[in-house]
Amino acid sequence: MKKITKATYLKWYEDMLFWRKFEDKLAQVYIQQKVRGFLHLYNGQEAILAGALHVMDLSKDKMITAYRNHVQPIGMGVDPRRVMAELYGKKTGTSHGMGGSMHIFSKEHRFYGGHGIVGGQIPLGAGLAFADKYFKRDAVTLTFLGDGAARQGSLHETFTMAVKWNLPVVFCVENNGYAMGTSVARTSKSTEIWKLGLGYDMPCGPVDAMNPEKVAEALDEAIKRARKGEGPTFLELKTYRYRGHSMSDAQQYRTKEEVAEYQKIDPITQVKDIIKKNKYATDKEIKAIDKKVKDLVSECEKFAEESDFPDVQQLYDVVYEQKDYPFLPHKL
Ligand SMILES: Cc1ncc(C[n+]2csc(CCOP(=O)(O)OP(=O)(O)O)c2C)c(N)n1
Ligand SMILES: [Mg+2]
Repeated sequence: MKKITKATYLKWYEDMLFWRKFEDKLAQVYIQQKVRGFLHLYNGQEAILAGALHVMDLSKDKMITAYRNHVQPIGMGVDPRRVMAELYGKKTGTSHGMGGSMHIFSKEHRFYGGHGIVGGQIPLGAGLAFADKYFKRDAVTLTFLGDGAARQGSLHETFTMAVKWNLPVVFCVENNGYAMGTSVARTSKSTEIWKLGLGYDMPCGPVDAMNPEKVAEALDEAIKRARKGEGPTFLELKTYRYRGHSMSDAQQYRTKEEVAEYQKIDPITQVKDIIKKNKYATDKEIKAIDKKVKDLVSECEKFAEESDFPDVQQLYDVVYEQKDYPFLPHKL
């Protein structure tokens, strides 16, 4: 695995803090009704993305996830200003403002969404991996899904094919304890989701996903296996979300004490503590990172605020024209 160094820790701190603050800003502008529709935030789960990016080959590997999808494309290289503009519905957004919160997408950066149908991305992730295998391209697809999505039939259908065909894919359940307001324990007798892989003879296991090092180690092994042609892996990344399922969630299904317990092992705090303990940065240098992050969030907000809404004509440019359907691409 690529060595985890002082530079890695400083990058993790800056990246994770930026993702957290970027989404805190989204929560704020959502309340001001500048961002409409649903808004599902990733606060608390950042160590997963940080660990994954450390071991992916960003020049060729792919990622696909559900609707909690604002920061992953940023990690993959998408301009965060364009992500925020997309949430504002502006024409400078990643999908010209037509996708919104749940549908961030960038083919250029190999980020394949952004999917609102729970479990819908599981077969799609396997499909991306199938295409790479079929066309003999050296790439691995990371397919993320929630603990709720793990209960969808599509997982089983996909696993059957993925192991049979040795597809270069890693299935990562982000077990944040809840599917909307329903805890894992309420939906299944077995709460160790990773064990679903055993039934398919798929390498599988649990991961402490509040710690980016642990995520990186587990994913490195899984990605290497996929790259060597040895097929898929199924990991259960044990994490937690601090905010509600979406912005309209009264959170009556959990206690404030429970949230506080997880905040004690917050991934950003853990990384910051290691930076301090090892003297990777002085307090002054940490403050400089905090300021850089704050400034970049403000820049994203300003960009989104000042961008224009799409012209009405755009509505007609993003639909297929029936005549030559499905071969005629839309105009954007
Ligand atoms: C097929 C389908 N059924 C139901 C829903 C409504 N729904 C949206 S999110 C969600 C819970 C999913 O939870 P989980 O997979 O754990 O992901 P998390 O939100 O915790 O990241 C449900 C039931 C949906 N979007 N799609
Ligand atoms: Mg969940």
